[in-house]
Amino acid sequence: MDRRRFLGLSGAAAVQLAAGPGWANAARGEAAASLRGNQLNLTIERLKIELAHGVEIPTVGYNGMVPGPILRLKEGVPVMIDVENRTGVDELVHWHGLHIESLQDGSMEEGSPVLPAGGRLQYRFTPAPTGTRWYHTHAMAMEDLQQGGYSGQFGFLYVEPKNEPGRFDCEVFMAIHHWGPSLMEMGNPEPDPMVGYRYASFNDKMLGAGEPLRVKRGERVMFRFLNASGSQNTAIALPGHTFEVIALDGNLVPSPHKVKTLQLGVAERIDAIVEMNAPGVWVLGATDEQERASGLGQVIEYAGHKGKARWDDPGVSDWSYHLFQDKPAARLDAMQVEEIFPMVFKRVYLPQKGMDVWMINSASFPKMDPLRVIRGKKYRLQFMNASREDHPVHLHRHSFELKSITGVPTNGIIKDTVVVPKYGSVEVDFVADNPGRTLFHCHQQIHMDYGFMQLIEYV
Ligand SMILES: [Cu+2]
Repeated sequence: MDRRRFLGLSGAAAVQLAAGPGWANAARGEAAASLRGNQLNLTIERLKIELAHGVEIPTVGYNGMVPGPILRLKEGVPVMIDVENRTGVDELVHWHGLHIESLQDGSMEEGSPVLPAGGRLQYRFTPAPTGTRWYHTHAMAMEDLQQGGYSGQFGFLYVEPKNEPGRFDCEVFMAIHHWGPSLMEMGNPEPDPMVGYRYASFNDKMLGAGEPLRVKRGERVMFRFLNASGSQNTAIALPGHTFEVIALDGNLVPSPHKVKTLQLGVAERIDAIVEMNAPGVWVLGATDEQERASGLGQVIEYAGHKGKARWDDPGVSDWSYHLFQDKPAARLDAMQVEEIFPMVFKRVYLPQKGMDVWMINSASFPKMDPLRVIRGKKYRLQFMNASREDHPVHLHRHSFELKSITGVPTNGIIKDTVVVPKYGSVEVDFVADNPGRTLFHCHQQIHMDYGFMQLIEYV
């Protein structure tokens, strides 16, 4: 009865056709494109990907593909993941959005062991919560735009719920990434993430380079999007269609809502269903023209239609977290907030070093005290962005509830990453229910590498 299937897409990890208990795969790397079971193997290795004809990118990825294989895990069923590091650089694998132990979380700052160059390490954890999570390197990159979040070390981790929410016919995993050049190539000593990229892709293909996504009229396609960029927030649209957003960061939203534009800060995920009811050939792509021209797009082709893919400007973005909140918004919370932690984000130029660093309340990681929490209590983080950039900030090992966005209250939206707009504020509440060191940081690689992090410790 379940006629869900994966649609063929350019990225090796996403190219899976036809459902059923044994997934029949349809492209290279297919055998490993999706991993299931309670013992899985990952290999970190150097590889080259072809983003488009003549555009080869040397990078580092998992199991010879970018994105890495989709890890399909079951909620509450323990898993062992053996990782071999075949590169010459120490690595860490972080399981983003999972509520697991500090030592398994893949963050040096939390005390997780490093996966040494040429070595092996086994991660063990019990996956939760359900939904669209992901895994990626947590190594620093500093000035090397081939390393860390700039590399191809990212993949989906989907924690299967007992009952799949949402009615859909097929499922597509699409990870956004931006690529090169290196800082040396740029000849620019001061890295600016907005100008540093030459190419952009969904999975491992630039717009027009891979196979179109073939759909039929009337089909409901579940898109699972991830912004796996090293540092660039983005917005995407599919002209002629709307996205019905059902989950943010893998968590079902209280009020699913249809929008024309999806905005994804670095590390954010959006699960959205598109009803295919506008036959033709379309570009699903970045709303920013330059970003689309650099490759961030995917052709959607209806059965029986051929020709040039069409793009229409969607106009002003209709995206807002508020759209998906609980209604009415003034819901009473059962649990009192124990303490509010104000956190002011600021960029500071250090003349003696000739560079910028990032500060939270006038301190830069690691030269700062951790926030201290008590198990079982609820805390509010009050983010105030005193800089002219949007910051996608992420809390490890816990989820939080959005409580206000730039002064406007909200309820019921659960996330692990949130974009704090420039000169704006966001408040989130989390329950300290997972003892152990916990990292909070901006997910823009260049910001976290230069001080935009803080630890939370249980007393
Ligand atoms: Cu930032």
